[in-house]
Amino acid sequence: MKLEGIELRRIAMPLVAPFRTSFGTQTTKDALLLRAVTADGEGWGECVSAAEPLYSSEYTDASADVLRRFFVPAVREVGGAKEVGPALARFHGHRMAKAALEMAVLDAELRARGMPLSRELGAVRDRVPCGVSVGIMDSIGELLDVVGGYLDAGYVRIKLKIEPGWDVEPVRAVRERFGDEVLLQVDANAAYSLGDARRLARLDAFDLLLIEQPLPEEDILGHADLAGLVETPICLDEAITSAKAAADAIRLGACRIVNIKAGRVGGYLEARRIHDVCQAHDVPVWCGGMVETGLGRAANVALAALPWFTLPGDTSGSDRFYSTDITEPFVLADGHLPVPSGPGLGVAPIPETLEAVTTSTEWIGLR
Ligand code: SMG
Ligand code: MG
Repeated sequence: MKLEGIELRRIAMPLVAPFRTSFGTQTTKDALLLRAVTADGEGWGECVSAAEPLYSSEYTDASADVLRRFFVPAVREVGGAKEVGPALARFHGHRMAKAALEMAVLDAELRARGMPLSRELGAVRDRVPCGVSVGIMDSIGELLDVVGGYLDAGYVRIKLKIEPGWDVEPVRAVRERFGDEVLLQVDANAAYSLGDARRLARLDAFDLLLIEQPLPEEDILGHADLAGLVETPICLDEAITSAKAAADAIRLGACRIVNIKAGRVGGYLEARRIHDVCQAHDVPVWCGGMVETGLGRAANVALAALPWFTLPGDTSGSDRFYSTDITEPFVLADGHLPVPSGPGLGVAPIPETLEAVTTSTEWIGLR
């Protein structure tokens, strides 16, 4: 495989409803897509960084900048996706940008080989059970309506975003309305401190699957301490930036469950290594989401089909966020999404739809 160049494409897509988390409210998706062009065809990557550095230190303008200045020139000679990570290893951070570049090269390579991403990664399922992430609402009544709608749509697991002041009461209300059978978990996006341990322990009464990332990204030992103060399993998201970080967090007792997001860890190949590390330690994993378009969603569904993804992921249908996706939409059937079976991602942007949401394009030639 020889890369001829990479196209960077910025798109803007309205969300069907504002998505509020402990760090902010998102109303549009400002995404960066990569198109890898090779002599044997092309491949697509999606960068999951957001417009502002609120979830993590990365943000879209910075991702585009580091790609054009450093990462794309550095992969000029790579012969395949496995070489992308090593070629970028000397550059610190910017894992979402690295992941997007690897994804584009991987898609191009697999399409040329006629190999589906799911099979390349080691998937064992042809459909995956789906959970949905529910934002912070203005009122409990509104939350119950939204959760009821998702349960009616077939979602098999509900994740509630929480923050101080929006935690015990919404969880209690959802349990009371929808019963103890609903698989339920919460995600704090680092909004708490260890001093909140007693408050978080009040969530133990509601039989949650997990509490996701209650403390700041760097606070591994804090999570280990917290694990001794609450009964609900701690799951890490932001803190798990690599397979090494996962192994360390597990050894330190900072988490009993891991959320795997390829963008956060530098790519789908590192994501698979985290899957393997967690399986070796008997730590369940599930696939996170970053409000992806159909491109990233396709890759996430392929990843979630690996054997050790034993908990439902944030792999919701396209209509959770978008009225019109840039690919054929992912549609929930009986609470599941089908794993694409075509070569590479198995999906590609619909040209007119993509054009309609594109705000800029830039070609970085390598020959
Ligand atoms: O794609 O379904 C999705 C979003 C899932 O809650 C979700 N993601 O911390 O897990 C998380 C958040 C990060 C993105 S919030 C804008
Ligand atoms: Mg999270």
